[in-house]
Formats: sequence, C-alpha cells, structure tokens
Amino acid sequence: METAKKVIFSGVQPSGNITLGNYLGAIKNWVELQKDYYCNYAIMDLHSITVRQNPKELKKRTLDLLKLYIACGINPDENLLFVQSHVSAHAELAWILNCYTYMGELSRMTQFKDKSKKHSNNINAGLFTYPVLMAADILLYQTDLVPVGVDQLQHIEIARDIAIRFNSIYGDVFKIPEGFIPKTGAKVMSLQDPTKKMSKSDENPKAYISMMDDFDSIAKKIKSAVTDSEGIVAYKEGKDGINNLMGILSSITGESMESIQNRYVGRGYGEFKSEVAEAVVECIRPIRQKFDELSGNNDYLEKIYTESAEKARSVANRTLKKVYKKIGFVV
Ligand code: ATP
Ligand code: LTN
Repeated sequence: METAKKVIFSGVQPSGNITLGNYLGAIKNWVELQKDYYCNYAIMDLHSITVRQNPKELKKRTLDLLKLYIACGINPDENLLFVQSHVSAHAELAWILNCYTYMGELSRMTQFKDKSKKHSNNINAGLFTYPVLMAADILLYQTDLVPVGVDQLQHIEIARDIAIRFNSIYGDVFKIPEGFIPKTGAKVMSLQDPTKKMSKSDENPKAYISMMDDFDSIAKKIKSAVTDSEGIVAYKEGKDGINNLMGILSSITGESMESIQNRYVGRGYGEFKSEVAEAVVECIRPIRQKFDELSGNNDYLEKIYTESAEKARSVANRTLKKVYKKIGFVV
C-alpha cells in the first residue's frame, strides 16, 4: 500500500435488514475508526449465499446496506465501499487458501456448527469454507485491523493462522491482521432469548431490532424484552435480559453500567425500558433520515460502488499476483 495510514477491512452480509447488534457491534466502530485508517468496507454477498437467499431481496438488501453504511456516517469519499462479488480476487484467493486450510480447523468453527443446526437441509461446502473466504477478504488488502463483533473473533483467529502458515512457507506475503472489538455492544443479545446473540436472520422479529423498524415497534420490542422477576436494574450474572438492555444503553450513550445502576436504585423495569427504548429510537432516527434521503439516488450509489470496486481491485490484484508468483503459477 502506498499509504502511511494503517488499513481496515470489514463487512456485513446482506442476509437481512441490519440489526442494532450489527450497528453497535461493528458499524458504529467503523465510523469512529475512519479518521485514522484507510478503510475498506464491503458488502459480503458471496458469504450471504451460504444460506439460501431470494434473488430479488438479495439485490435490494445489497443496495440498502450500502445506503446504511453511508447513513451511519461512513464517508464514501474517503473510504472504499464496495460489493464483495465485484472484486473477483476474493473468490480467487479463497480457492488458493482452501488448499492451505485443514478440515479439522474448519470443523471447530462455532458459526459452522450453529448454522448447520439451523439449516440442516442445506449444509453446503460454502458454509464449511466460509472462514477461508473471510480470510481472503482480509488478507487481500494487507489489513491491520478488523473491527467486528465478538462472534467473529474465531474467524479472525483462523485468518491469522492461515496467513502465518502461508508466510512460513513462502516468506512475507500477508500482513497478520488483528481483531478489534468494541468495549460495549460487542455482543448484543436477542430480546426474546438473551442467552443468544441478536441475529438479523432470527425467525422471530421480536428478537431483534432492525435499523428499518418503525419507531413504535422498536419501543414495543424493547418493552416486551424478556427480563427477570427481581425488579432490580443491576448488571449481574444470571440477569441476561437486564444486562443486555444496560449494555445497549451504555453503548449508545457512553454512560457506565455503574452509573446506570445507581440512577435506577428503587426504580422499576418499566421506567428503565422506556429510557432504553427512547435512546435506541433517537440513535436510529438520524440514520433513518439519511437513509431515506439516499433512496431514489441510485446513480450516486452506483458511482460509489463502481469506483470503489475499481480501486479495491487494484490493491487486491497486487496481493493476488504476489501469491500466484510465490506458489509457482505462470503469471
Ligand atoms: P446472520 O444472522 O445472517 O448470521 P448477523 O446478524 O450475525 O447475520 P453478520 O453479517 O454475520 O450479521 O455480521 C456483521 C457484523 O455484525 C459482524 O462484525 C458481527 O460480529 C457483528 N454482529 C452481528 N451480530 C451482532 C450482535 N448481536 N452483537 C454485536 N455484534 C454483532
Ligand atoms: N463473517 C462476517 C462478515 C464478513 C467479514 C469479512 C467481516 C465476511 N468477510 C471480513 C470482517 C472481515 C460476519 O459478520 N458474519
């Protein structure tokens, strides 16, 4: 890279409307990090087809996700915002890295185990090799930092292992990336089962808050979030529902758990939930406004993803070419 700035790569799959978990766990951090890094934020469409997608919806969600990246505050003039499948080097490097990744290490991935259970009629090879494609995404850009939610740390670890293995055979080809996890919001839990992570592909829409939900239903979902019968707002083991709501509030406002707890001595869950609901709505409101402004502006969006992909291609192909040479392919 000809840049002095360090490099970030991250992305979200267009597998559903993005949730408050995606925002607080990943995208909010991307916004903060963009000042200091050279950032690549992609829409991971190749990853999303490891689970069946409806073609029309996939197309719409891909553009919606681009709009959301911008609406959340990512500046398209200073960062690359592109669609993964537009840069063919991702799929090409993934094939190569497949040959440097062991079945054993892939079968330990918890996301694979979870998704195979959930989609037992479609345990495809792509679901199994998903982390290899993710390693290719990251390694192509000589990435320093990968800002993600806690659930993706295992995938970053395997990307590092693959890179170290490849470098130990062929010399310094790949930069070894680090994960970056936010202090709060790294794992937002389901509102209906707070022992499970909030997921955009949950069958029960009451379990997650989508950035696209109308404000009344956001408030309703928070008010009907599963908690406990103790009635005390405190961050404590076994109080998963309350811990989750406190985490959401703290992540949005920056207030410490201790201070929230102190403010709520002698007050009940009803009041607390109302405050959380208001904070979430006020956090999403300006994002939605910006999102709506971008709707109908497809030429602008097309310009962003086309120009970004062109720049991304040039960086990615440089790494790919280096890999081809090292392996002994005729280039
Ligand atoms: P799916 O339900 O389709 O598996 P997902 O909601 O888990 O999707 P991804 O596209 O896999 O979302 O994740 C995008 C980013 O959001 C990743 O960095 C991931 O770590 C983060 N993320 C996802 N869910 C949460 C969550 N509940 N809390 C915090 N971060 C999250
Ligand atoms: N697996 C990620 C999405 C993803 C990603 C990446 C994140 C695909 N490739 C590269 C960071 C870097 C997920 O969030 N489920």
